Parts: sequence; C-alpha cells; structure tokens
Amino acid sequence: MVAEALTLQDYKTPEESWWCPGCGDFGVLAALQKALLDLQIKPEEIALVAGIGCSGKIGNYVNSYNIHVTHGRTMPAALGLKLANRELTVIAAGGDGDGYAIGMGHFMHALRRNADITYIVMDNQIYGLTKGQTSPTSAMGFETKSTPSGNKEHNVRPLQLAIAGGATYVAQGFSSNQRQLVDLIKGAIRHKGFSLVNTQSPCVTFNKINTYAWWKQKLVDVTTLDGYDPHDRVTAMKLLAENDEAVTGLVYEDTVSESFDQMLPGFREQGIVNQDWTVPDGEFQKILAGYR
Ligand SMILES: Cc1ncc(C[n+]2csc(CCOP(=O)(O)OP(=O)(O)O)c2C)c(N)n1
Ligand code: SF4
Repeated sequence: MVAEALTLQDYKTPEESWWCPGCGDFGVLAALQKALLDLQIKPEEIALVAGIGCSGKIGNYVNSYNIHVTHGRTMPAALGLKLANRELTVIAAGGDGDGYAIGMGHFMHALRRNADITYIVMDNQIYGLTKGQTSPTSAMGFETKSTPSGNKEHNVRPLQLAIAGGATYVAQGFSSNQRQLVDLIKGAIRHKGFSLVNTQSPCVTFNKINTYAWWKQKLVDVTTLDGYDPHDRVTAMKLLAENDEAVTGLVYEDTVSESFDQMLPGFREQGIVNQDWTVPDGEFQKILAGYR
C-alpha cells in the first residue's frame, strides 16, 4: 500500500496564534512547517524543543512532540533527546535572549559537541515577551526600557561564535524571505551535525529600529556573491566579519566531520530507547543485592 503524502495541515495544531500581527515569528513558523512538509517527516518522528519567550510559543503551533523547557535550556534537552532516540528529527527553537543570554553556556557546549540537531534562533534584537529590554544581539547604543541612555555593551555575533565553536552548518535567514528560509531549514535538518539557522525575525511591537525595511536594505544574500564557497571556514569568518553578520544564506557547512551521536561507542547502530533493556530473570535481584 502506498502511504498517503502528508499535507501542510498535518504539521499544524488547532491552537490560536498569540503573536502580535506582523511579528516575524509567523514567517519562521510557516517556513518550518513547509520544510517538514517538503521532507515528509512524520509528526511523530519530530521532537521540537522550545524555549521561553514569544519565540518559544512556536512549539504550540507545530504538530509534533513538543517540550517547552525552562528559559535558556533548549540545548541540553535537545541533546538528550537526540542521544536517547537517534531516529527522531530534533529541532530546538527560541529567541536571541533565550539562546544567547541565559542559554549561552549551553549553546557553547552544544556547538563543540556537534550533535545532530537543528537550532532555529528567532533573532529580534530585543526581549519581546518581557516587553522590550536589550538582548545580547542588540546593537551598542540601542535605547530600550533597560537602557534608556543607550546600550553600553557590544553585541554577540552568533554566526561567528557558532563556527568558532564547532557547528557544522551555519546559516542565516530572514522571516520575510520564505523561500530561502525553507531551503535553509531543510538543509539544516538534512545535515548530519549541529545546525544553526539564526533568523532575523522582527519584533514589530518593541523594536522600532531593526524593522523589516531596515533588514531588507542591509542583508546581503551570499548567493549573490561571486563564487562564494560555504565549505571554507576562513572565507566564512571573513564574510561575517566584513558584513557585521548582516548576510543571509548558507554561510558555512562542514560535510566531513562526524556528529557527536555518530562518534559515541555503542550508539552507532541504535539509540538508547531502541536497545534491549530487558533484565534477565533473577539479575535484577542480584543487582539490588549489591546495593544492600
Ligand atoms: C530563568 C528565567 N529568567 C528570566 C525569565 C524572564 N524572561 C522570560 S522571556 C525572557 C526573554 C525573552 O526574550 P527572547 O528570548 O529574545 O525571546 P522573544 O520574546 O523576544 O521571542 C525573559 C528574560 C524567565 N522566564 N526565566
Ligand atoms: S512582542 Fe514582539 S516578538 Fe513578541 S509577539 Fe509581539 S511582535 Fe512578536
């Protein structure tokens, strides 16, 4: 019997959207659902780990397994899931505050492990859910509720950090460029190893500087650059430094390095959940006796 093709509806939940009209996160949600549809991944084979923030609501709208974790903790949960069940497509999603502030420590260690997960960051240069404070990707000088006389800190550069840290697929999307974002997410899911898809996803309510129009003017698409080779680490770093990370497309991909889960002894063929954990008769009593 030929299995029926999944439709877009299969990746949607009945939950009503809670985002402000015009929020960039709508574009990210639609691109993720379209990418999953194009790849025909069954909802029961997808685990979406979402953080806390407006961005974290994305998990409520995608029909898949969904864990809504504590603020900044998408990485350890996603890593654990992948190691336990390598057959799952594990996707983590959250905001720039979630991932690059409170979650920064976890982010760095997830990078160096190169586990096979896709991390989508909905980057709006602000804390949306808590109503407009600076985030780690806010530019120096940015005036917000928490920085009324201008932000005095340098901003985090997530793409350069990701490459330096060991990610093997590093891309940037823009929520109003659907076609490109779908392709970047599909590439990230197909890629075996840690994939970051940082996405410029404007907050129309609290960030009046980094708007759709502002990004449209600023972003350089790597595919328009003559002979750009995403497989060259040094070229990728140079591109990001020269353009202050205002680029879109696949910036870097390493197709050679093995992912963490591929390298772990004993886990090559099967994930933990699929191994035979039956304890032979009488063995359990013996194990228990060892603790008495
Ligand atoms: C441990 C903890 N610290 C702080 C908060 C408060 N808090 C909730 S969301 C958030 C920031 C949200 O910003 P971001 O991650 O950029 O997501 P956005 O809402 O912009 O999508 C903060 C600080 C929290 N919920 N938990
Ligand atoms: S506050 Fe900003 S990030 Fe949150 S839903 Fe509204 S527009 Fe989106």
